[in-house]
Amino acid sequence: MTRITRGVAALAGLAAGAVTIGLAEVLAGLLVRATDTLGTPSPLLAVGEAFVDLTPAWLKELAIATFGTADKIALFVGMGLVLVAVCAGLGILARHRTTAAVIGFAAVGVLAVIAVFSRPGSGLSDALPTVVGTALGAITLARLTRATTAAAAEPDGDPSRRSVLVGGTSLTVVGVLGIVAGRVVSGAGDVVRMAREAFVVPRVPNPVSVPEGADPGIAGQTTYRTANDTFFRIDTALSVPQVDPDSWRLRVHGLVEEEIEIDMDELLAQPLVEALVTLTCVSNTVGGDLAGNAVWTGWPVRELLARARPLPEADMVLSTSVDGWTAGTPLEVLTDDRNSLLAVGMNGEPLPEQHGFPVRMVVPGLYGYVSATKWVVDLKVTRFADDEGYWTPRGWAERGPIKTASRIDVPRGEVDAGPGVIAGVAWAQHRGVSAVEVRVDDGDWQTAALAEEPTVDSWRMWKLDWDAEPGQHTITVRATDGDGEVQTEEIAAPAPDGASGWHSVEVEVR
Ligand SMILES: Nc1nc2c(c(=O)[nH]1)N[C@H]1C(S)=C(S)[C@@H](COP(=O)(O)O)O[C@H]1N2
Ligand SMILES: [Mo]
Repeated sequence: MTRITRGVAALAGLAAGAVTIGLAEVLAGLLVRATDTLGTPSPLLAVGEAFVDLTPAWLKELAIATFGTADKIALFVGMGLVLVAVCAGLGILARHRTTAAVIGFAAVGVLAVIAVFSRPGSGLSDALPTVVGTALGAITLARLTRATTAAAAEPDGDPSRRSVLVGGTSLTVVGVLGIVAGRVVSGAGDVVRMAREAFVVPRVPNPVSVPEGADPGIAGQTTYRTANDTFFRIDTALSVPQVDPDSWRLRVHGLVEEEIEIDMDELLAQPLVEALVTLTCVSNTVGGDLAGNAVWTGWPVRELLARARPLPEADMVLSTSVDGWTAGTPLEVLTDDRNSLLAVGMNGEPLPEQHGFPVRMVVPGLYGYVSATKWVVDLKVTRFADDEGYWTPRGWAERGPIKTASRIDVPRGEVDAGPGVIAGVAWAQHRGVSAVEVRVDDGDWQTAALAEEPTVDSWRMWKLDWDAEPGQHTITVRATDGDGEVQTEEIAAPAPDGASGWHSVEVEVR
């Protein structure tokens, strides 16, 4: 096979793949728009989500360490590269073994169908787009291969080869456009976007007001409150779940004396409260930024649970999101006096869709993966012995109390010699931060000035004046929590229950 014919053969494979996916995505989009399927008929989303489901702890850790909150984009790019390689390979195979290639092509389609069926809420019709797309793609592969072979056999095969090239390229382009068209026709988000715009977060009798002294306002230092649009986002959802507040229900069941179901009107009619809570992701590395602090408006979960009356043997609440994700939270932290909330508001606005609109859980003191269920629809009162949250069988700890952490925000990199400041943030949610100490090189630990701490459920800002001397310096920080426990120096990776170790930065003083 010459290089040119191999290239044309690969193009045939690509065109077949693009036709399959393009058609399937358009059909999936129409299916979502026309029906109220709870499944994921889009093969791309279904395969991606199934892949996320299979992600073990080490791979999640690696993905977040490498790509951070761009992990979803990275996944799609990776999937795209694999698809291009597989399709091109099948195209080349088809030149001499057309039947084998078509069977291989169908096998990939079958895998995608399995992925579609693996999604919660899927029905038979959700497979239709993938099946139809794969059938048309297989025909495309066979036809284009035959045309390529015919062109190569002709003594002056150029004109017909050119027509194969043009045909293959056009089909590929049309297919790729289909992916975009599929998202558009699905109307992804229209209804919920409008519902969110109309959603009014109720006012509360005792709104949070953040004292000025909580935020030293040093350039480069984290702000005490995190704006909604810069708040970190971590979840397994490749397309943001769309939950219409009008049809939202929350069911409480399991080991309870009384099963309960509430809708949005009932939730909003409860006495809501506002609370400052800093969320932290268990995947955050030492010095990392997977933490954010907001004012949440919501109804204390304990009030809801009090109505359901958990049975004495219960010790866990398994919360489930509309897309089937789960978190296992100790019953105790949802029934004690802390502000564990069913939140509807974030910094005075309805929850952004990505952060769980219309309702999510917010629990002070626990990592998000065992507590902060977004798009929450179900609370099962149960026992750790009987149930487990999403990440536990994937290598993460059953329980996830937040470890004491501190971070240096400034300086980073290069600074000018002379008087300056070292500043950052420290957190030990629900225990509070009682001290922060800073060490420059091998010097003594110096006590940093702490900003006000409006609540022990949020992080605390700190700063230390520093007369920087020229040269290379290492600055290290450690915090002490409200129980007097000094942050451990022991280095641990995020898996299985959160990173630990002191944060240090290298700075160059000129
Ligand atoms: N439905 C759902 N809720 C979820 C998750 C998820 O994957 N699905 N991830 C959890 C994790 S691991 C974290 S750290 C927090 C992050 O919340 P945020 O994206 O609002 O910052 O959400 C939690 N809630
Ligand atoms: Mo997380």
